[in-house]
Amino acid sequence: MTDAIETTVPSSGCRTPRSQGVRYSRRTVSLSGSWRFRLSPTAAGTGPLPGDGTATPVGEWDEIEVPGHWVLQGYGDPLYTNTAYPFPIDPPRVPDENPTGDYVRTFGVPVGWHRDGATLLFQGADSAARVWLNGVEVGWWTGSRLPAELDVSELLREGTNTLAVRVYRWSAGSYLEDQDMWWLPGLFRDVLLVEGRGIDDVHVHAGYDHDTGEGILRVDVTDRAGAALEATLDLPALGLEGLSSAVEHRIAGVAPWSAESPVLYDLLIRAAGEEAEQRIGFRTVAIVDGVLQVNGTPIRMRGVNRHEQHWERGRALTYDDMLADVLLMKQHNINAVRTAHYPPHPDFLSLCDTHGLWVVEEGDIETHGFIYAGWEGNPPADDAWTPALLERTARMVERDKNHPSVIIWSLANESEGGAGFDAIEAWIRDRDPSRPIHYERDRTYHNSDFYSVMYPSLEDVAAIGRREEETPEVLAEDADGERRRRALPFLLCEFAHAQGNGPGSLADYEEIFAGSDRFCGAFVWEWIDHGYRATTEAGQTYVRHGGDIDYQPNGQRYCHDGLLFADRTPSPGLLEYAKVNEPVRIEVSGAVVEVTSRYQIRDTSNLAYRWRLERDGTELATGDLAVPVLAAGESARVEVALPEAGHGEGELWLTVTARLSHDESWATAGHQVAWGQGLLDGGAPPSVAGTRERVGQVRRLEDTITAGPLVLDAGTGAVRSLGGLPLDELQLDVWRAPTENDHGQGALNNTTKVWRAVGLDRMLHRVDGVDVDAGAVTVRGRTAPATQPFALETAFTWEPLSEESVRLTVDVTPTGAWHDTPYGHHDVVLPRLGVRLRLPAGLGRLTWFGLGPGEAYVDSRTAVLAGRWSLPVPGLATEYPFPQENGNRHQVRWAELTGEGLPGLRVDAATPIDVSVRRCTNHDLDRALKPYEVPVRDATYLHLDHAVRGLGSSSVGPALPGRYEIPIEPTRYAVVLTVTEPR
Ligand code: IPT
Repeated sequence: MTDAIETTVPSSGCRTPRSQGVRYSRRTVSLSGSWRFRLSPTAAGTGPLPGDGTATPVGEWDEIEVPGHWVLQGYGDPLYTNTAYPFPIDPPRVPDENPTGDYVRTFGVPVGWHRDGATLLFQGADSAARVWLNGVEVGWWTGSRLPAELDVSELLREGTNTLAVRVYRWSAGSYLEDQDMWWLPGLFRDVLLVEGRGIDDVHVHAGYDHDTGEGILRVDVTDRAGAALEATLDLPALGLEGLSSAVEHRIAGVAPWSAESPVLYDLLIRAAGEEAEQRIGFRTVAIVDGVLQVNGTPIRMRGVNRHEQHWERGRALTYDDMLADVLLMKQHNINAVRTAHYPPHPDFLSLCDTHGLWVVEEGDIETHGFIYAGWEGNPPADDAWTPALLERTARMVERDKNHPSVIIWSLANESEGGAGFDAIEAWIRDRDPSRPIHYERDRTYHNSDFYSVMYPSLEDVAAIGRREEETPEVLAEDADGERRRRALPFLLCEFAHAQGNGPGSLADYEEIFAGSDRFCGAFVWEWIDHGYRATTEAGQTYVRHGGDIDYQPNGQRYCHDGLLFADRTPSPGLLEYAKVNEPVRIEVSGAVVEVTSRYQIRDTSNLAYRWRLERDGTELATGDLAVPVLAAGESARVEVALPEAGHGEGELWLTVTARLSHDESWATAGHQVAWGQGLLDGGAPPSVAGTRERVGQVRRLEDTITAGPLVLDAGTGAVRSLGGLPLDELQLDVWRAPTENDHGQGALNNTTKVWRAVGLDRMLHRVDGVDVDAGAVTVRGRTAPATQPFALETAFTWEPLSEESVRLTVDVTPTGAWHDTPYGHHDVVLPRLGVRLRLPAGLGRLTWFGLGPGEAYVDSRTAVLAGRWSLPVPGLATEYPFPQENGNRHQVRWAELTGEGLPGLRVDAATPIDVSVRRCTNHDLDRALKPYEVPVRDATYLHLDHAVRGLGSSSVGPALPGRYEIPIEPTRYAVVLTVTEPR
């Protein structure tokens, strides 16, 4: 047994935790930067560390950057597990194989410093650290994402001080840190030397009385012994001076803090002959009749779960990384963060205070891996661990108690239940009764002020909204407990698993949330893909996931499940979430525009509106739209003075946008926050619409049949060319490269497994006949998987319309028992239903009228607008880190593929279709494991689909709602193909 790392005792030698973010007159020296470093295979490390009397020659050691994780700086590998512990379950013991990093550096103490009370502050050491200063052991601690502060008053000396830190990869603390994330050891947050001063800690209680508009301020100032210090307080912006500490003040004319309107005040504190400064925000959090309120107003959090993650630095985020996260959230209409699943770097919370985000701050506690022990020995249910749980909780609450953005404490994630939770709940209620408490995984919810679950279906959420959900089993016999639970507000701490292409149904969830005041917020899982930038020997880049590291167990690709890609590029899922969360709803009906504010607190004086009138995607007119300033929740109707647009070819759309009228801290003036669209006129059918009468002749020549511009093989009915444009391989294609959601979660909703078992990934084709008459040629065939008795019978009917155009009508008739397969309860569903054809690679640009510009699917199509769009073929793709279906364009009315020096191909759809274009087949995409394995063929593949299956979020979550499946029934759709002039 090694103390420090194999005991349930959490720490030794650390001083009591206190708040940060106080701009003290107290000074600090950053000890971040280059340290000497040596990695050892066991907890013995390099032996005695340097200081007085020991002369370890660290001059020979490597240099390493602090903050950082050694596994991302060339020493070993980061490991990714979801729920599994990467060591045997035998708490509090850990294996002898325990990579241990010894860090050494020297520093000097600035002249004139107050050494009495000076500390070393470690913002984060993963997973346990032991510190020597000048050869004397000062202390050790566990708790990776929590601060540890050591009093070094007695040990600091003039001249050079030698600081040595031994950091252990595994410790007893690791048992409390089984979050779904990479295991990343090291000194990964700042290390600081902090001056000792009289004002030791400040506790700000800044409430807001919404009835009187008064701020309610009480500030407790304490010395190092925890005793109250008499202090005087100034609030210059409110013209207040010399208020006393430790008493409540009612302050008139205060602007309250909220995520929508994050007003902060500078508070000056004078005590013990010193001056300190703290930014404060006035706000009161309350649950009133089962509704979460801030400052008397019900709020709803439109949130994300955020891990700290950078694709090179891991959890060692820079200030700019944190700022980027906050700005990206604000710019995408996100108003809340759950700090899944541990306290973030404290600067992140300051950024949330400044720019305005509601924060659910979560303790650094997760014991998920005890599931493999049947929850036997689970720390929260074992009293030996209670001191560790309490200490972790105190280190979070004390550090962050003064942040107005933190409105809810979350005890932990995924750790079942136990008396340990009663202890930490009681501690928080005593220390900080001002914030409600969340804990999801104990189904009695007796420690929680919120009812909460993860990943429910739409039906289940709707039932919760009506307060008609089923009673949790554990409360079946406990009428009082159940009555209490049922009266709680509902906080959806995780939903919409954003792994790969998806999540679907964001708009569906929002519609349900909007229907009940029981919903106080929902948090998408999760903000950013956890993965590491990597390069193959051949120089191809990719993003590493758990399975790319030679270690078992690992959680594979499960870590790539964010709304941001690993490089912080927004995914289509984030754009969808931004649209779903827009702060004003704009509904356009004719020339009448109805704007409804979805702000809960602020008014819309920050917004300016414009309208744009387009026919077939071409702008006809545009102008400003005067919409009255709306109070939260209000709506207004205004009419656009539209010019006469006549009745032309193509659809006439009116689009109205709302943009920031002036700079905000998180975006500049002009940033678009919302839009709405209305169809004013369906327009005259385009020149080659599906209804057009056929003209021209079908002719049978020796080897070929021609139908207007189309040439078919006379024997097989295969297409060859269209007016000089080579085109072939036209066939029914039902396959798609499975999305992460198509794989489901383990055995649950594993649609891909059924598809592969049935053989939808290797359909075989047959032509049964080519029927020719004067006006049409019909190629009859059958497409079916090996082994199976069921099939899709097809008829492709070609009708010439002109010298340039031909109509293709696709008839698909299912035969055999499609719904009665030998694969358990799973029905066979179709990935897609449509035709694909092969065209010259030179057709490199798609221009279309339909939803765009981004990819869209039937259950994720809110972020795209009707209009005319144009992109080069590679630009149509979304490069998911694991290759899968992507790039679909939805509700396409017409599309044209063009390329230099080649005739183009225009497609007009009688009814809107799905279109995708890529330089490889679906099967190519399916076979690739990394983006660089996706081949670029010497061809352009065009998919014209009657339908593409929805996305859902079954990678963790419910089955795809039935309405987003493709019905297997007789289906007919038609497109007109036209060869166009070379450009
Ligand atoms: C839930 C976890 O809380 C979260 O950390 C993450 O693992 C997520 O799932 C899936 O990516 S646990 C839930 C699947 C029971």
